Amino acid sequence: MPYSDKYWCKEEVMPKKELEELQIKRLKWVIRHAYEKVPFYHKKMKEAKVYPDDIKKKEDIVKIPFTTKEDLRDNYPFGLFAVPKEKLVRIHTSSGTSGKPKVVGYTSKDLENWIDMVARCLYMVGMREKDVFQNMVSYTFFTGGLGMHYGAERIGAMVVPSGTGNTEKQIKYMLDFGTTVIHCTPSYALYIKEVAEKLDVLEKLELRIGCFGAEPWSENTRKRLEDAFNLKAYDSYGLSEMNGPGVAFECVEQDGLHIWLDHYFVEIIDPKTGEQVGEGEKGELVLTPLTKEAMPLLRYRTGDLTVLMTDKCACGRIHPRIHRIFGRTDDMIVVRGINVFPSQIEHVLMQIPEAGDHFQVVITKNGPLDEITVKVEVVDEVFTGELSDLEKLKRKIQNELKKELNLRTNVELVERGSIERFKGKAKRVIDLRNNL
Ligand code: DLL
Repeated sequence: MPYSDKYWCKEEVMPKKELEELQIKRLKWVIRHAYEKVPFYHKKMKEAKVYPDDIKKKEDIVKIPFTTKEDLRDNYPFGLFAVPKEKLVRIHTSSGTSGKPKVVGYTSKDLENWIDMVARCLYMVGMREKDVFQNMVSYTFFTGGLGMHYGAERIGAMVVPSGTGNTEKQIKYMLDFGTTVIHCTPSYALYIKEVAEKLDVLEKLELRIGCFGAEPWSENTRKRLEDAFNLKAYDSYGLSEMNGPGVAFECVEQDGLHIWLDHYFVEIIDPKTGEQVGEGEKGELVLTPLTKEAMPLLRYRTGDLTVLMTDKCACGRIHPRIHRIFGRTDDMIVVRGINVFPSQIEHVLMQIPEAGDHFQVVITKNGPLDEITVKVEVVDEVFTGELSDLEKLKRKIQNELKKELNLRTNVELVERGSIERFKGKAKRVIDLRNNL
């Protein structure tokens, strides 16, 4: 039940000292829980000669070894669980890019906590009982479907569980049911926008709030979505290993995502050295969930790159924010020795009015040299000659990319509809270097 008109629960605004005490109490609990109940952690901590009693203050956490995605895969399916199988009430999986999926599990208390966290996020951006929430992500193993569904129900909103696919129908549901809040990946939102434009119904939609997440997106994409749908677009971050969505979410200030310290212990490390970085420095997000019974991961390396923002937020919440994710350590493409994130390319393209909403990056080899080609869909007027000539536009995009990436790219302009659309997470990079 909402704590006040503005906040879902008292933990959002509790005194800082109280929150810190709660955090350390929970941190001690989760470390002991993992040590006592998960043989993997028992062994790992013994090897590192660190025991639950050694963790007295939050700085002591660095004594605990990291947990990696490989640890999850090596212990597939249930090796990292701290409770017997009969205590689990649900599992989800996250397939990632390679090999075995990561399996995550929940006790009924874990689900309760998760649902409350998602409700907290949705309430924070202004969703209320009167809203109609259309959930356009997969409802199967992906945590985005059921995770957001139950959170929205907890607020009392009416949920339209439309799942993925059939974009024209999705738009029809929005019109017929009076949808006011949508949830999907930002790349799918761009596709919906395109179809709605074609059907000429954008004006008829009653959307107020868009919750977009599960993949990196840029400030310029936000602008496009907000302008087209006439809504406020919020970034939603989470990962299956930490429950799913609901870990961090933007508030109405749209300046960083609040990360919930009563449920997660947050560190930012240098991905190369594993050392914690200084305040305000960019690094890899490392999370320790503080309340998870079924799968208490300690110092989990998310692979996601961000910055922790500790300055006070105008919304009044005491929880710090993370900068929108720049990309994943394993998403980074190294081209001719230069690090490139697809989100940088998106950022550049989305501010060029002639560029459409979809692009693809193809990496090949030309002799010993890496070649990077950015295929850009352009708005129809470019090909009908009503806008600038093609060569000039190509050079303009190349120059803008060069400024951002410090790298020469080939740019190919293609017609609208030439690049594959995605209903979940977009796959924008095709790296053919090892296939050639
Ligand atoms: O994507 C959970 C989720 C569902 C989040 C719906 C938000 C909305 P996984 O499939 O396990 O879980 O993928 C987690 O996706 O480590 C990030 O690399 C990426 N990711 C998630 N949210 C964002 C975001 C869900 N807002 C992985 N910005 C994470 C950038 C994101 N990347």
